[in-house]
Amino acid sequence: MGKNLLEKLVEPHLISGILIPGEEIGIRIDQTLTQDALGTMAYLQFEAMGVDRVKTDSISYVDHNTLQDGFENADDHRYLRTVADRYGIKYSKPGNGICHQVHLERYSKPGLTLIGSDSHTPTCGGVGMLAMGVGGLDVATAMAGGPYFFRYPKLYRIELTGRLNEWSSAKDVILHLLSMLTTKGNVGVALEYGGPGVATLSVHERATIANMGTELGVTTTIFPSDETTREFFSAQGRLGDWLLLLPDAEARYDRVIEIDLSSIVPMVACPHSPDNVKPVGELGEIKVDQVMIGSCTNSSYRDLAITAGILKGKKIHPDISLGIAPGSRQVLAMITRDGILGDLIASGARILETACGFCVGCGQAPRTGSVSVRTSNRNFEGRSGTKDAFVYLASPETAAAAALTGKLVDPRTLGIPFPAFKAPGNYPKDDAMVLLPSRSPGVEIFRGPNIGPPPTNTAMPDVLRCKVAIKVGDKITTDHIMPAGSLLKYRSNVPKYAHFVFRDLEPKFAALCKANADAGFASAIVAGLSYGQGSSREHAALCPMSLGVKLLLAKSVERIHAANLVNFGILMLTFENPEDWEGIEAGDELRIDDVRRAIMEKSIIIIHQRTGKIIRAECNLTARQKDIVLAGGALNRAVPPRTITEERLC
Ligand code: MIC
Ligand code: SF4
Repeated sequence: MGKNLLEKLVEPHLISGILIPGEEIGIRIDQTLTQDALGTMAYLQFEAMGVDRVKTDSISYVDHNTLQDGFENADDHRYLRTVADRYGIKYSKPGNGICHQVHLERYSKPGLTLIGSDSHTPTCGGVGMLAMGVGGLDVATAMAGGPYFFRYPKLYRIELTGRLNEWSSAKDVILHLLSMLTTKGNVGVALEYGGPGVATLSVHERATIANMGTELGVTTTIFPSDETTREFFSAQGRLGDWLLLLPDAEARYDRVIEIDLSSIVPMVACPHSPDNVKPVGELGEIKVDQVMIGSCTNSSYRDLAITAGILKGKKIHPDISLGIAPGSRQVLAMITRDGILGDLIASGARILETACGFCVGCGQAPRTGSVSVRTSNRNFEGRSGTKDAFVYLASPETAAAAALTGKLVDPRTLGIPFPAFKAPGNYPKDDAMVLLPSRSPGVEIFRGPNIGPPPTNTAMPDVLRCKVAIKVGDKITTDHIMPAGSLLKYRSNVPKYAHFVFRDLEPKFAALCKANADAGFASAIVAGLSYGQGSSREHAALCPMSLGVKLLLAKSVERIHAANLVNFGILMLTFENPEDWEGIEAGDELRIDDVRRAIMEKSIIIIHQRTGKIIRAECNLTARQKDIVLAGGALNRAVPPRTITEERLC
């Protein structure tokens, strides 16, 4: 039997386990990436491990929060710079671009493994890497030389045939797939793209598709590394990094989904979920106020060149605010060189910094009750920074059409020729904004007053007594649990950030947890399906843990968040009978007797309600994860004496 791409990538890196879907495996990690919003915590955890130098090829990007509205961001950047210098990590300065775009351009390598403390790390799957988004503690462990553990996924082959029509693009392909598979129910699945249609897609288009595999909730997305990939590496001056990587004939897949590219029409994801997808032409008249083009999904040279081709020689609609954030300094240099920037400015666009910015609610919040069309990947309620805004996700083509007409329209109705575009044969190569580390042990690590060590948990007691601090429904995202935007600057200050857990769903959450702790109870969260969708932000586990949460009881939990809960010692159980969710309310008491033994020995754990009712819950942890949960988190288990001064933070 031939091998699929997943097997070809995993086998040479396998350290433990067997390649059977659902089984936990450990793999060797070649590269790690972090971004500023999660990087500080990852490096604080790495420091706490007492290792002298990173064991992986590692890079620290500063791209998420570059607003610097106060000292906190700038202090974080300085910490990241000095810790990178000290431990042997490359440092990509603010302004160099969004981690996934820069990594694809300058550091990706087919055949290698990459984990990143950002959920869109699979973007580099567009060139045949095994790239996965994980929590910061998992990145820290890999940097310290440890394996990365995950459950070997089922593999779906997405068989692409045909060719995209003009005005339809990669974003429409992944929105189409989201409409089929939705954002829930894909935990434990990976996607491999193949078929004759792959050759018709450029590397940047493949990266757009791989990027938004994250919204499906899959473990990773992999494209083959072929002749198109070779041309991309050659144009980047990195032919030596290229490797041919194709699946064997007769390779095995758990499911095959066929997509005829020629049948794809321009799509949008309507508020407030990336899977609420409709063909844009079927929406009826929707007036648009703001258009934002950029983010790690759609900010490549190709995307901005097509946008400029549509806007060239015209003015945007007077009621529209159009913001454009190029994905990297390389993209910015190219659009400047080729006159594209001039065309965008002349049309009335506002040129934004090469950073995540608007995508994560850092600036460009739309006005009250308005409609914003964005080329980014998430449109969760409130993520834009405006709670009652309506965000539609679209391709650059559809976004440009909205900017011109002031409405959500099918770009084919513009009645203009589709802009000519040819993939560049030569990209400018200037890596001056990536600073190489000195690796000197003498480097002094800068820690501003907002930066403090990650809190640790206590070991699991023998009897777990909890009070339910919140009960939530289905599809609760990490943006609901731990909002970002203007709060990003508190990512390095867990005691402060923890005040905002569930800010918009239960503003009293932190106070309730404290009251529970004062009364001798741990706190519990009760949730519906697909809890923890979205970001890899470990703060969505770390901050609740710091408030005394010890139990999550849900109908189902998403992959990265589940791993983060384990890493911070929160017991994660799922209802055996999902209807039992109905019978629990906020404030209820839950008790698990002899919980340590139950975790180790039982797959069904009995939870006693105060009313005398019993709930049966599944404990689907691996032996390694059970050890971690009993210890109260991974840092308690494997860490030598702490090297960071414990300080009281405000
Ligand atoms: C996001 O898109 O939500 C983020 C911000 O990039 C997150 C990371 C974070 O919360 O810092 C992600 O996707 O992992
Ligand atoms: Fe940045 Fe947005 Fe991409 Fe997250 S999704 S990495 S915030 S651009």
